[in-house]
Amino acid sequence: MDLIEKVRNKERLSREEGEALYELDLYTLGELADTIRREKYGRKSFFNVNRHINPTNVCADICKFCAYSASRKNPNQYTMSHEEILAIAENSVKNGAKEVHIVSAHNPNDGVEWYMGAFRKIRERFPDLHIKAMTAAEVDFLHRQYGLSYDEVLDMMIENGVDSMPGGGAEIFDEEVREYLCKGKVTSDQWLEIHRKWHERGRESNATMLFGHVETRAHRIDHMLRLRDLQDETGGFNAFIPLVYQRDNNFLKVTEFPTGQEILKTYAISRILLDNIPHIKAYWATSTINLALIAQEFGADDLDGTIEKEAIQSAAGAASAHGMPLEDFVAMIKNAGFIPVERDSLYNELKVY
Ligand code: V47
Repeated sequence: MDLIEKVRNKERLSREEGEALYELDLYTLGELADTIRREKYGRKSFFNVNRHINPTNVCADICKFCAYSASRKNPNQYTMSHEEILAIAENSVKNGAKEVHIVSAHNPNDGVEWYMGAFRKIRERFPDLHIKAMTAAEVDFLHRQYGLSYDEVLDMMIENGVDSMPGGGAEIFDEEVREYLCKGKVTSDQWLEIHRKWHERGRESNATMLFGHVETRAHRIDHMLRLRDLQDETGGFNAFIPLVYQRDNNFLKVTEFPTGQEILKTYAISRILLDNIPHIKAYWATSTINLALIAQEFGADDLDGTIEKEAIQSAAGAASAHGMPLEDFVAMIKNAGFIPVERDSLYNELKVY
């Protein structure tokens, strides 16, 4: 059967068909992805009022794409105290944040309690604030550094108040590319195993894909299909987030960067291929806000949030160092012809603007 017809009939696509989607022209892909998106959400565009907190940049691992961790290119080490982290959370709650998204580097100096104590103290002080924290890469780091099993780390996260897991650390699952990008960090199978275990605890998470560096289109399709397989088993992923690679201040030598067309195709293909993951997030910090708004026509239905501050991707050139005021965010979504819907971290609707 013709590939386009198969997509229209909502039939599941194979690896070869996924790869063939990239050969379709942008308008056809956009129309196919937008049809799926409209059937699910109409013109609604989801976002949340959130705050990203990155409590330390001291890292035991080396990822070539990372400009955030302290290194010879970025000699300014920092590690926040629990009081500093709490003060940030407090200020964000005052500003209306419903979620703190906490991602750290892999700091070997301060122990498990430095990680867990921060969550516990936030939970005690702000019982209603959603704590999205600990990428699978951090879970794996605590396992390697302190001899804890994945089960033990995940149970500790729950005991200390973590609600959901972010999708970071997935990068690209292809083993050869991964070895080149971030040898020694959580492997692809381990990343998936950690999320499986988290989902088995009745918890939800997201999944990212870092693209636009040295990977091929086939690697992206492979990445999406590994996520689709796990989602068939657990159903625990809320959102898929294609992160556009940012090139500044890191150790990865890339000469060809993806065009806006290639980025939009990737959003559209993820919407088509990931028939079992509810939300496709155009994370505006790495795509730029204007492309994220256009991505709403290409299958994406979520823009992450107001962010307030962010250190990982902004270190590499993303526009997320200072977040985005809520009024601007809402106005831009409206002006783009969509209905801004503030959601909580698990996609319950809080306010339609
Ligand atoms: O895992 C690091 C990425 C991620 C670069 O779950 C880079 O809702 C681009 O995962 N260029 C952390 N990306 C951020 C993340 C995330 C962001 C927004 C929402 C969610 C969610 C998760 O940042 C890392 C890594 O893949 N990253 N360096 C770079 N140069």
